[in-house]
Amino acid sequence: MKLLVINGPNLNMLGIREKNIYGNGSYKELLEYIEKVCDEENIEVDFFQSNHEGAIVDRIQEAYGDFDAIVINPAAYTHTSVAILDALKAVNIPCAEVHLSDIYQREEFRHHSYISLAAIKTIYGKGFEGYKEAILFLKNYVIEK
Ligand code: CA2
Repeated sequence: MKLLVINGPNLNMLGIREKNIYGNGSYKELLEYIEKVCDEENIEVDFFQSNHEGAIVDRIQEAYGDFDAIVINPAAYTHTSVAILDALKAVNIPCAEVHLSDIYQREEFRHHSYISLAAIKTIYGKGFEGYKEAILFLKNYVIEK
């Protein structure tokens, strides 16, 4: 199985500020954590992080025909981006949405996710482990399909 992990704006700053919300781990540590999970599960993984909405749309489009599944933390674009939603729908690659924090316990503007309309699973409030849960869910989904 070939998995693409996409992280949106500012997630490259993990571990530097707002540790009370997003935890102590750095972005590099997040990637190492995901790589370990994928190694154990025999999954080939690629990573993409961008602060730019269009770049994320481009990467999703490029994934068409090349990846079996996508894990995405769209960060702030979760709450604003119809373009990312449409790209996910266009490629129709099974997708799981992950948020490190519990978006439903935070400001009201974070309660709505456009991306949930394309995701087959949304995981929030579990920190790095949310990515593992998403990966295992997608692996099982792809195998069953
Ligand atoms: O909980 C999540 O994973 C979020 O997707 C993170 C986004 C936020 O806009 C979403 O509502 C929920 C923000 C990521 C910003 O990451 C930072 C890292 C270090 C310092 C400040 C922000």
